[in-house]
Amino acid sequence: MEVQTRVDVFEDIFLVFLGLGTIVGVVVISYTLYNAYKYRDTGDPGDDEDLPSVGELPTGGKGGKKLFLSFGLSAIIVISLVVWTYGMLLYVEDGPDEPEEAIEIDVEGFAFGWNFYYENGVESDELVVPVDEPVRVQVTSDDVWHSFGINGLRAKADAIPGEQDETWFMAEETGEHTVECFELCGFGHSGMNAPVEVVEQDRYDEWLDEMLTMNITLEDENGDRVTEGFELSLEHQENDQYEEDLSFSYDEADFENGTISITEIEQGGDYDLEITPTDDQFEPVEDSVEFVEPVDETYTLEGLVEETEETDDESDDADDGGDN
Ligand SMILES: [Cu+2]
Repeated sequence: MEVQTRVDVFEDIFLVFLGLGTIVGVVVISYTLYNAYKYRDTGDPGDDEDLPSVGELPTGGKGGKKLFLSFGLSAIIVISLVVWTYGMLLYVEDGPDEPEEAIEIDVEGFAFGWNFYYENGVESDELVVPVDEPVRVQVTSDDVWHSFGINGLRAKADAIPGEQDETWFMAEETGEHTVECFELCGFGHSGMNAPVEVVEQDRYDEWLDEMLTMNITLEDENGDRVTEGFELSLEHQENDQYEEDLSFSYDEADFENGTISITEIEQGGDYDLEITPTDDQFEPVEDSVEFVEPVDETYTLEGLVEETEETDDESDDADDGGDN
């Protein structure tokens, strides 16, 4: 993929300015030295017709041709530099017009740290991005003015409450960078950093999957694992806003020793969780789970254990109560 990164652009601009500046400097200084030598005081008033005398306006010889030439050249150089640099900076602002969608991450600064919100609902306090992919960030703040910046990737955007500032960046190599705050925002300003991890695309996908892993364990009131007689269902609280159906259900066969590790859900968000008994053995459980990072939850099912004695799961009904 031949996409120029911001780092490339700024390097180009720097090199062009350095190169042109050096050429112009060499020409000007050599010409000055040449004339200083040519018109040096030899102690001989001389007979050189070209020699200007005090008070006389220099004509530049040959009808101002030299003057015209130097003004013309300077104008061409300066104007083309301005136009070219402006074009490059527009590119830096807008990013490449990539046909495939760029990764979009919402960034929120707060006193004193950063939160990153991914498209699939994952929330993280470290910024993990794939290498060689343009990443667009929408930056805002939760409290006071901050400024989001990653030196190594030449990215910078204001973080202002109620406003969205957009920028983009692309990393050409895997590795680590740091998000820093560039707006003096309070006593914690200097420590307002977040790690940036640039990883291979595969590792990035894996990370997003790992972030959406939900481990659920079911126990009875004695702390023993519950292995049968239940169903578990999960439904995204805004299920109707997604194309795919974000409701999932599991039964005892999907569990192993009272635990299930759910990895198939690819959309983060708030989920309604329900654990229902298949035969009234315990009180149904309803919960709301904020599923934006790995969840590890243990639920205690009430009513499975008779009050005065311990019973095994497979013993007779727990809900007729009393001693037998
Ligand atoms: Cu700050």
